[in-house]
Amino acid sequence: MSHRPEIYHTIADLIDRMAREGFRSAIVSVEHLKELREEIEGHHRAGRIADQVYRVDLAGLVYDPPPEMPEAKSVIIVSTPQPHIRFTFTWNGGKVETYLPPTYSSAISTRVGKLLAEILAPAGYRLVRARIPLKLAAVRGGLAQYGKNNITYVEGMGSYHRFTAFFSDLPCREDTWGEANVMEHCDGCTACRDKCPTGAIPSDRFLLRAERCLTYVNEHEGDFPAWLDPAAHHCLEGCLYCQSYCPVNRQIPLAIEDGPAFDDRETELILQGASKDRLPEAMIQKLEEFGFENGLPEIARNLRALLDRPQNLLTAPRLLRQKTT
Ligand code: B12
Ligand code: SF4
Ligand code: SF4
Repeated sequence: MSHRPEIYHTIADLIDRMAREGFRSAIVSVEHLKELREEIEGHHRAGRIADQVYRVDLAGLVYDPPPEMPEAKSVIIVSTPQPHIRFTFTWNGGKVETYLPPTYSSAISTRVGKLLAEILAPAGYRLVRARIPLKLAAVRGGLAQYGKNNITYVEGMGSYHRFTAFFSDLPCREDTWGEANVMEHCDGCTACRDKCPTGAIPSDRFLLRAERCLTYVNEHEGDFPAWLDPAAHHCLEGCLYCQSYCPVNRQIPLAIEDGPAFDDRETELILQGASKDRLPEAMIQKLEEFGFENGLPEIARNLRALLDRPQNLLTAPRLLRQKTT
């Protein structure tokens, strides 16, 4: 009991320090994680989550405190604004620019971890990265709301933000846990569903048909499936349609950051599907921030599809017609 004021102070300090960085955070009790497990497993049992998505993409999610911190009491979830990243490839004597949607860069998560440790370590609390279902936890924790596109929105950031979460032994004093909710803006709006190039946002239910999502297809290895129109592919990885056409995001100034540039030799190495051990160190470093050094076959296939496109690469999303910061 004598620790209560210190705990409140630490929590207030954490929320405030994150806010000063332009980040939003929520602290929820670890006790709630079992509800997330029940919900997601329930969708799978009912056949709403395709087997391959459940077994591969959701397999890494955790719902229990980690072995390094069995005494974890809370989960701290932080949302950080994220820019679109411009990649430049030299190809056939010219420069080709393409984009990576927000959230692929993991650098900010490392920074969030360091900041949280600076706040919590002096108060005697620890942190361990938490690979939980971030959207559902953030929405139920009151930090975000779902859009009909199944992506989450945070005030002032739209959906262009990345979540990072940590288990902590910091007790959770004020529980903000509630029901999942959807933005009021979605009432009567179908822009994301109408623009989705693969029909992944259904009209007969809320849950995404993840196995139909272009991101699912272009993040995984192998040939593009026959049902996919190759012209739908418009980013180095991922997809921007349901976010770019969303009226909520159109209120947010568009942030585009210059990312890596690859000269003609480097572009050729990517297109050849060269393995990591054949790449120069400088090139590996350019790919590492995005985890691409371990997904070179996918990047090679995706880049090839972009270069094969007859029309300008950037005509698809309304990305460039928005006001940029
Ligand atoms: C697996 C995964 C994928 C898979 C499967 C996606 C999926 N929907 O499951 C694929 C590869 C397709 C994918 C794609 C993308 N992803 Co992804 N992905 C994940 C991952 C690892 C897990 C997501 C998950 O929990 N899925 C399980 C499903 C069941 O949960 P859910 O999507 O929240 O679904 C809930 C709702 O449908 C809700 N619901 C159902 N019915 C109803 C009814 C009502 C009324 C309401 C309110 C809610 C509701 O209940 C479900 C949960 O039970 C997370 C990282 C993480 N650790 O969480 C990133 C993550 C979700 N991805 C992210 C991003 C950015 C994307 C892409 C936008 C990438 C891109 N730009 O190209 C696309 C978006 C696709 C889309 N429209 O949703 C971000 C989202 C950030 C944000 N702003 O919300 C995350 C959180 C990564 C991060 N670190 O920030 N992704
Ligand atoms: S496009 Fe419309 S329906 Fe889709 S998430 Fe945005 S506001 Fe909601
Ligand atoms: S990310 Fe692209 S393919 Fe996936 S739901 Fe959104 S618009 Fe559809």
